Amino acid sequence: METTSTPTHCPYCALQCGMNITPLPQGGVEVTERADFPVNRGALCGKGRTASAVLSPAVRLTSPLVRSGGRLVPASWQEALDRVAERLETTRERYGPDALGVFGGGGLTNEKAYALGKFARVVLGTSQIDYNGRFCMSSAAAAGTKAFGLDRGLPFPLEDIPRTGCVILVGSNLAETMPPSLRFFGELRENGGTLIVVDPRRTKTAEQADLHLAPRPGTDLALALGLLHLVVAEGRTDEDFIAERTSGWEEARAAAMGHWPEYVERITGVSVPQLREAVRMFCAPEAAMVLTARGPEQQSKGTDTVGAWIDLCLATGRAGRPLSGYGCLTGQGNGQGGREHGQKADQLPGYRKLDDPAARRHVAQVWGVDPDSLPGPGRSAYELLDALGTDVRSLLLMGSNPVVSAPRAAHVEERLRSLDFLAVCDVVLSETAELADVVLPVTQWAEESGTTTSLEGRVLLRRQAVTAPPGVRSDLYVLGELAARLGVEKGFPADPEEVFEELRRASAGGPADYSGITYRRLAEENGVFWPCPAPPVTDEDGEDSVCDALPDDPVHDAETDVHPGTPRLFLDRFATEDGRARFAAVTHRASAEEPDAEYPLLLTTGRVVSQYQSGAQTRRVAELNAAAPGPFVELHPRLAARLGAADGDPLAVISRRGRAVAPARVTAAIRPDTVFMPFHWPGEGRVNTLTNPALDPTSRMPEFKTCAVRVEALGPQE
Ligand SMILES: Nc1nc2c(c(=O)[nH]1)N[C@H]1C(S)=C(S)[C@@H](COP(=O)(O)OP(=O)(O)OC[C@H]3O[C@@H](n4cnc5c(=O)[nH]c(N)nc54)[C@H](O)[C@@H]3O)O[C@H]1N2
Ligand SMILES: Nc1nc2c(c(=O)[nH]1)N[C@H]1C(S)=C(S)[C@@H](COP(=O)(O)OP(=O)(O)OC[C@H]3O[C@@H](n4cnc5c(=O)[nH]c(N)nc54)[C@H](O)[C@@H]3O)O[C@H]1N2
Ligand code: SF4
Ligand SMILES: [Mo]
Repeated sequence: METTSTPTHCPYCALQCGMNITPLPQGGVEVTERADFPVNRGALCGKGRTASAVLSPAVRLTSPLVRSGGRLVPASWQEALDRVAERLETTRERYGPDALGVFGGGGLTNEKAYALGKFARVVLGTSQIDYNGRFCMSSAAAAGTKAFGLDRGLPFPLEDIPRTGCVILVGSNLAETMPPSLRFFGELRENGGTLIVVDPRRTKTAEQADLHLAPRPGTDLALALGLLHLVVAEGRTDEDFIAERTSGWEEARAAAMGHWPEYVERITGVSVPQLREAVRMFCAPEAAMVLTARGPEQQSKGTDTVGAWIDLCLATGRAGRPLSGYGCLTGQGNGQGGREHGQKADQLPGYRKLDDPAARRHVAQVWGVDPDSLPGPGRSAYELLDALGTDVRSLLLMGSNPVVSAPRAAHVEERLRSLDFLAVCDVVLSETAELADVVLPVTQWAEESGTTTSLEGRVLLRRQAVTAPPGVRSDLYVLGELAARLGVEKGFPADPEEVFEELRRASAGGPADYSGITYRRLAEENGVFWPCPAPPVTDEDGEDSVCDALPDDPVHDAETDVHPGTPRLFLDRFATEDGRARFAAVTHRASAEEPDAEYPLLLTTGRVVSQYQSGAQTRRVAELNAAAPGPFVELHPRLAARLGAADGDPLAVISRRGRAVAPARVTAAIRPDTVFMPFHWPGEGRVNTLTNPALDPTSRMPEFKTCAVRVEALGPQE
């Protein structure tokens, strides 16, 4: 038996930890340590360690399923694909192309995300495509683009963290959501740097901090502006940096000056001395960073909130300089690459804009279509889900489980049920796949090759390590077969490297330029940071043409791939037209839903270490279920006493959208005015039954992190 191991990367979060896959003599595979990848140096969390369990035919889909007589029954690939193509065609004939919806995921590889976006625009001709990344980091992406002219989650590698002076970590519980990354923050403190954590809960991450600020959920905007106010009041601005590298300071300064410390204390619950201490810690060292995650971003004012934290960096000269800057900790396995290559409603590959005529021309040329045939921007993820069964009649869904993960999930579930036709590609029979008319079982991480782009902007190669069970096909195969059935014979290869070669050309010259990256390079190096352009050549007309430098031949000769990649961005200039970063100039506003007499408490939501997202994969792993068996409601002892509830008692949590039931977890680590629930489970403990789909006006991010609820104790468990 062959026992060589294959180096690859974890299927789950954006850290994309390196791991080896080793086949076992008795069958199955083992995940073993891989020390050469600098992000995790061999360390893995429990999810990564047990990821091979989901490869087992015992828990995953092994045959296409087709609905017949109300039930999903096994069918041949031919039958299932014919059914999908036929039904999509019928919908299109009856209602037009925009009645076809496509929903993707940030866990899909770059190749899949690229092919899915192309499939929607070229084969279906629909504008109605978006993906779950809209629910993830879209507010940070919008704010980063506004401020810096470019959105790459982290503009520097994680290995810079130990060498800066202070990090403010806003709404990230990375001790649970990216455990191996905690090491960088430990080293920061060993080196004399300081860590400030902003979280309404005293999380495992907050426990590591030198200073923990626990604001009321939904008030990070006021908090950031309060800190900016103090920076100005205490004369801690960096006037040279502001003059040389930014624009819009006067407006931002004026906006911040309304946010007096005492006013901010009233809104956030963070005391004035704590605000002053935070400013002192942030401004004392030469270099400092602000990192945000879902806490401040998943709000109906997430874009402005991140903008205010960026303003704090700019006013103090803590951006675009070594070991300083703002970064967003992206979440999903391909959360970065998944937002760059065209599965987003307003986007073309290479992080190009769908409404930019030059971008349309470039990509249309690569795709061999008329630029005018490309549809315009479509709806955002929640708006698309909300339109199912009315404007959008048939949906192809790949890589998401919105029945569990979408806001106002009972409504979304009802919309999915009202569709004329639903096709789902998945690895397992997720709660959303259970509602489908056709389920297509696909290969996963270790069974196929593909690239992902980690939270650092590092493009990585996941290598195939094992053979998929018979009966399973890849997402790329599915798209190719459907395209052919819908009359597009060429342009949808099943080979990921071939897709990547086309992606390189499509991304060439765009903000996220991958044209200098090849599979061969990725196999030899520990990833390549974008932008990584191919060397430009001069074409016959004497014009620089990056695109033409790349051969159509799928196997590209790597001889000319000389660009080293770009680990650190913005050191000389920002990516805006004039090279200056732009201040946001924003002011505090309330959340979409504030507590009142009927719903007096705030609900916030998030994650636990042993479950991943909607739980579709991790709820199928025994070891993880033993560690995190089900949902719970975290609440403060004072609130528990007022409700007459003891630890473990069932609680009903009720919002304007619905009711969820889960056992109490009583802890002094949370604010007394707030309850917390993780979102990994379906059924009566599904927290998204309660959440508010109020959207950020710019990013269209739903307000997962705050809504008003009332809590009732249901009496001790029988
Ligand atoms: N174990 C595990 N790891 C994961 C995932 C998973 O599902 N499970 N998912 C991956 C993905 S896709 C993502 S996006 C990342 C998410 O990673 P994180 O952003 O770290 O995860 P969350 O738990 O959603 O939110 C972080 C913290 O925000 C706090 N918070 C809540 N409301 C507010 C608020 O109003 N302001 C502030 N400042 N903080 C608030 C919560 O208390 C929570 O501790 O994790 C990735 N890693
Ligand atoms: N209340 C609340 N809700 C939230 C959040 C929150 O903090 N609070 N966070 C939001 C965030 S940040 C995110 S990212 C979303 C995530 O929520 P979802 O979009 O539901 O993400 P997953 O559970 O990862 O779903 C991925 C699905 O794709 C399948 N899959 C995995 N790999 C592949 C593949 O290669 N191909 C195909 N076809 N399928 C595959 C998995 O089995 C799974 O069914 O949830 C959001 N929802
Ligand atoms: S931290 Fe993320 S990438 Fe690393 S092993 Fe855990 S889930 Fe996988
Ligand atoms: Mo996410």
